Amino acid sequence: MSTSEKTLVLVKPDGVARGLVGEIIGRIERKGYTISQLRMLQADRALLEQHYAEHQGKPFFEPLVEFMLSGPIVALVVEGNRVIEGFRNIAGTTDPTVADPGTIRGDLARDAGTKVTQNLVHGSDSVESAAREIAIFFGGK
Ligand code: IDP
Ligand code: MG
Repeated sequence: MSTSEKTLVLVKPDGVARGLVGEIIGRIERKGYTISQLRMLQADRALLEQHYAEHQGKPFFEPLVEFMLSGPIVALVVEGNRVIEGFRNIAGTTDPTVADPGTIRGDLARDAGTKVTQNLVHGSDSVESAAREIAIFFGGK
């Protein structure tokens, strides 16, 4: 039985601004996953409100949208067996202060003292989220 999956990864504006796109993509490639689609874009509010719909109404929602609008991002479709879980493991937990060393967030991010946690990357959290998010960023292809 194949467990090959696709996940949506975003390098957030802090990752692009800090010149960490190559480092982050390198970690995904060295882990052995396949990058099947990639684009750099400036997101707009409508796209972000769709992408982060589950967080509407939370106190960090507006700061999150503003942060994600603050500069270009890189969107990738990454493929491999159990890649959804695997990428979230190499990304590390949401709060970079406590993310494990060896993870993207644990090694490369820290508390920036902002209303929204700046943590370099997004990764889909389920098969359903991945399909929904890939459709938002890549038109369902
Ligand atoms: P995830 O990115 O680790 O899946 P989510 O809970 O889906 O985390 O939250 C989306 C993003 O919103 C996080 O990556 C982070 O940037 C921000 N965020 C989440 N929870 C908080 C919070 O409690 N305070 C501030 N920002 C948060
Ligand atoms: Mg999430």
